[in-house]
Amino acid sequence: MQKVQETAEKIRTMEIRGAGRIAKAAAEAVRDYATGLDVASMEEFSARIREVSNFLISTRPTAVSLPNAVKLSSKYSSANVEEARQEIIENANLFIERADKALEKIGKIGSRRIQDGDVIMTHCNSHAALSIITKAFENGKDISVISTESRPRCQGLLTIRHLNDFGIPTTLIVDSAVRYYMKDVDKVIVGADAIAANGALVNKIGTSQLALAAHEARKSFMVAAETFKFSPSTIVGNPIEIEERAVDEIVDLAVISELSHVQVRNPAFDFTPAEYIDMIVTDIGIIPPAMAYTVIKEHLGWELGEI
Ligand code: RUB
Repeated sequence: MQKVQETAEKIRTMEIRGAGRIAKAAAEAVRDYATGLDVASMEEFSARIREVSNFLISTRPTAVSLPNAVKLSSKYSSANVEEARQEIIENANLFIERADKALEKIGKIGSRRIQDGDVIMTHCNSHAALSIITKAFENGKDISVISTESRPRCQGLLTIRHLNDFGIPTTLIVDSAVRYYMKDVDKVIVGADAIAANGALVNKIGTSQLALAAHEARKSFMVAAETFKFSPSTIVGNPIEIEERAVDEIVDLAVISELSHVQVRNPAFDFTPAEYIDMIVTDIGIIPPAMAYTVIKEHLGWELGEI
């Protein structure tokens, strides 16, 4: 349990962050917990696995990759402890292997849509979006990237550093400069924390302003998302919860503590409606947002949602 708690703490404090990384870390935690689980009965095994799964899922509420990963990894059908343990180990390993392959496939598929000379705008720090950008560069395309700062946690700096390591030229801008620079942009590429059955995207706060500005300027808006980022429970209309984080991420509390009429809000994600999204690059190909329902139904399975 100590390792599970450590992983949960790293996810909560964002030492492990980004929907894909969170999912892989959770799958590993479930696998390692099941491996070392010493129980007297199958009932106890089931109860402990359920407890750990729920605990991991509760660490961050928005990234649907987290419950999807935990549910896929902790699946077993045997009523025998040793066999059930083995099933969990295999399912978790399969999930981790597929997650790595999915990132590669997204890079390969999405990079074909990048033209030589493209200026790409991105937001936050998405490994899926970066996979497309770096693959295009490795394939010899002469590209450059405008990256937002992504306040308050400034994940844009991680993006800039990653692209710099590849030798890709970048420009760092504040989040509010997105519309000002959109005229210089050919494509916007962002990642996903969740994709709803209606094709709406949930991603880092501010993503919807990139989408609006791209729509206004008639620039292409591309989302990079593994199929495990699609949300099964949205099929029956369950909303995706937007995480609201501590306000001291935004402002020094001492600065506002003596003010009595001020409230500070810190939502970590926002919604981008499907009509502002041109395509979603997934590990099974490029789809229009209207196909999100099909991805959930045919590639994730209904049993993942609380349906
Ligand atoms: C990260 C974020 C990323 C998505 C996709 O938010 O919004 O765009 O998680 O990332 P946070 P990836 O920093 O709050 O976790 O493509 O790496 O899964």
